[in-house]
Amino acid sequence: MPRHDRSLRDALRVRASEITDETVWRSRRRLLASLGALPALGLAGCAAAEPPPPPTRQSPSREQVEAGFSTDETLTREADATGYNNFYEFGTGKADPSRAAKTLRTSPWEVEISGECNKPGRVSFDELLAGFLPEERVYRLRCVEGWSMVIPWLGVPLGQILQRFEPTANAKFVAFTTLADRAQMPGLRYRSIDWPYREGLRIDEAMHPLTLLATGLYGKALPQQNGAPLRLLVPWKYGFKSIKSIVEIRFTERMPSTAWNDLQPREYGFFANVNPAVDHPRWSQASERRIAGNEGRLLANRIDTQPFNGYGEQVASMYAGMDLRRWY
Ligand SMILES: Nc1nc2c(c(=O)[nH]1)N[C@H]1C(S)=C(S)[C@@H](COP(=O)(O)O)O[C@H]1N2
Ligand SMILES: [Mo]
Repeated sequence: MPRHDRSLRDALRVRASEITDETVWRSRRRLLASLGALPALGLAGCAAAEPPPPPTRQSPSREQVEAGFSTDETLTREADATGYNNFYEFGTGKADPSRAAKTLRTSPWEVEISGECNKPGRVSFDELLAGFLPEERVYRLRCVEGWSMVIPWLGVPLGQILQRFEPTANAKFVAFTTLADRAQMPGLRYRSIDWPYREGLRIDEAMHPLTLLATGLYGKALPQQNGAPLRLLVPWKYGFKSIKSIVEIRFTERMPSTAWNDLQPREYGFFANVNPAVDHPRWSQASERRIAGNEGRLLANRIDTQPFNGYGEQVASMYAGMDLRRWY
């Protein structure tokens, strides 16, 4: 990146570190949008740009993939996994979801599948999962805020479910939306993000065998605070990509907008692959606090963060040739 661009980026980072209130975020978004309209600047990750298409890649072997399905690292205690959560629809505090999400009605539950596919439709939770037996996957979950957990999830590979709707050749991305119901979700009163919570994946990421549509944890159905009845788990990406309580899945040709990227595009990119070499503009991502075992939250160990959250062997080939500083 040319030097003048770097100083521009640094200037924007300083701004970001000073910004707390929403009106300033919004004016900053306009500033960034105007910068994005000048392609000659080559500003990293500007909101208007589409990422390069995925490379034609050598798929990892079955053994390589399966090595990602479990880990012998110490598990997070169930009480921490279900009591220290991010689910802004129920408030921004870590204890808010476990207290407030009891009002989320998870049955009946329907999911609308639409967009670039031959068999769109509105299906119930049972229809969506018919014929699948949830499998257990012990995944690391690394929050962009700098903490991580190791949790035994139950779920079905998302790709197998998506195939049933027959995505067309135009389906380059998949967009996901969380329920947004003010009657059930007290956090929607606050404009902390632009509701509904939205996330997205490139189609190859959505189809990757590690990407899980989770229905449970610790051998039980998902508690509301963890995203019942259905949430995504994309273990090589920062936790915010793992969208909870999904009501819509849409196949798209263009990169979909996502809630965190809309709010602060400099801080939360579309890809959000865990990367210790690319810091968040306001803090380092080189290490993380591992909330696990008897240490719990207070004495959590600080450990080094791994590229792709330790799943590089399984997923790095999807990003071959891509500048991971630009496409953060
Ligand atoms: N709908 C929705 N999904 C969400 C969030 C949220 O606020 N709303 N938070 C995300 C973030 S930042 C993280 S780290 C994970 C946390 O998942 P957990 O609470 O099950 O550990 O959920 C993600 N999914
Ligand atoms: Mo997070």
